[in-house]
Amino acid sequence: MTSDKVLFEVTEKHLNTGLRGIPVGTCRTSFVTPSEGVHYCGYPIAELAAFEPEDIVYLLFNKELPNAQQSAEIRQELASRAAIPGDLESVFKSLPKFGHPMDWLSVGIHSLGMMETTNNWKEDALNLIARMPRLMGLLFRIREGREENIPADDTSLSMVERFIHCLDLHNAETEKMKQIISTYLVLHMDHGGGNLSTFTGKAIASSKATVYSAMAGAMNALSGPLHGRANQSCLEFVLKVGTSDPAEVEAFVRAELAASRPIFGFGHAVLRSEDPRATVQFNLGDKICPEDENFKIITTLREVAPRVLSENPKISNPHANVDIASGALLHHAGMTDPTYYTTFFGWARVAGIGAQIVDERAVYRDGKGLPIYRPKYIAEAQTLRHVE
Ligand code: AMX
Repeated sequence: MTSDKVLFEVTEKHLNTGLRGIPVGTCRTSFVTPSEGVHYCGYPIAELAAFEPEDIVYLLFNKELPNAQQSAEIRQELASRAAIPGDLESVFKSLPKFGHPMDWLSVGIHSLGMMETTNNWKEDALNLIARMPRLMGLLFRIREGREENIPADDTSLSMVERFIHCLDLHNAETEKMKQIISTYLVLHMDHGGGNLSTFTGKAIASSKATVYSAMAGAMNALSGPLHGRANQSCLEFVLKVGTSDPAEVEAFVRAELAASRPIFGFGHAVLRSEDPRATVQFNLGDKICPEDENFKIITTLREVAPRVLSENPKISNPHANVDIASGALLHHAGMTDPTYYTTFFGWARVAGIGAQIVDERAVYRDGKGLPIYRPKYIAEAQTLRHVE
C-alpha cells in the first residue's frame, strides 16, 4: 500500500489514548469484524474451529488451508523441530514455585532462545511453535512439583497429544482434554494485528531482537489482567457465582453491577454480537459436559447477563465473549487451577504472533521488513520550559 489516501485524521484528542483505533499497518493473517469476530486469512473462525492446530499453523504461515498432503507435511515438519536444544527442566526447577505461570512461560521462551537461535525469522518461529507443547508440559509438571519420572517427548504424537503425554495424568479423560485444548488453541491463535501482545511482539522484533525475545515480551504483555489474564478472572468469577439457578444468577449479576464490578465473560471492544468463539465452546460443552456444574452456571449466565447488561445503554455489547466458556471447559478437562489458563492463551498466540513477526520482518517491503517502530510523542509544556 503506497497511496496518499487519508485513512484517519489524528487530532489532539487521540493523544494519550493508547493508539486506540489509529491505523498503523496492515495484517496478512487475521482481522476482526463486529458480527463474525475474528477471521484467519479470510475464513470466519467458526469455519475453522474443527481443524487441528497444526493445520491452522499452516494457514497462518501460508495464507491458505493445507490439502491432505500439506497437512501431513506440516505435522511432520513440526515434529522434526520439536526437540528442545538444552536443559529447560533445570531452568524451570530453579524458578520460584509461587511465580505466576505466565512469568514461567516468558522465562521458558527466553530460555529456548538462549539455547538456540538460527537468525532466520521463519525457522525460529516454527521451531518455537514446535517446542511449545513440551515447554507447556514441563511448566505444568515442574511448577506443580511433579518433577520425577517426566516421560520423554514422543514426536509421533500431535502437538496437543505431546502436551498431554508430558502431563502423564492418570485417569484423566484424555480424549476430552485433547478436544478441549485443540479447540482452545485454534480459537486463540490470532486476533488481528493491533492487540497489545501481538503489537508488542512485532515492535520488539522490529529492533531485530530475536523471535524468542519478541515472543517473551509479547507474553509479558499478554499476562496483564486487562489482556490475556481476563480468562483466569473469568473462571474465578464463575466459581464465585456458585449456582446455576436463573433467579439467583440474576441477583448475583445485579449485585456485582451495583458494586461497580464487571460481569466477566461479557462485552467486547469490537464485536457487537456473541463472540463466535464463545458459541463454538458452548456447542462443544453441550456435547461433552452438559452436566458439569460450571458449564451449567455459564449456560445460565449466557441467558441472564445479556438481558441485565442491555439495561445499561452505555454497554456496547452485552453478549458473551470468548472467555466465558474456555475456563469452564478447561476446568472440566482437569485443569482446575485458573492461574494456568492464560498460558494456554499464550501457547496459542505464539502461532499468530510468530506468523505476523515473519510477515513484518521478512515479507513486507519486498522482503526487507518494516523499519524499527518509532511513533511520535509530543513534548508537554513543562518539558519545554528550559528551551523556550
Ligand atoms: N460488565 C460491566 N460493565 C461493562 C461490561 C461488563 N461485562 N462491558 C462493558 N461495561 C462497561 C464498561 O466498563 C464501560 O464503562 P465506563 O464507561 O464506566 O468505563 C461501558 O460499559 C462501555 O464499555 P464498552 O464500550 O461496551 O466496552 P469496552 O470496549 O470499553 O470494554 C471489555 C470491553 C471487554 C473490557 C468490557 O466489556 C469488560 O470489561 N468486560 C468484562 C471483562 C471481560 O470479560 N473481559 C474479557 C474480554 C475478552 C475479550 O474478548 N477481549
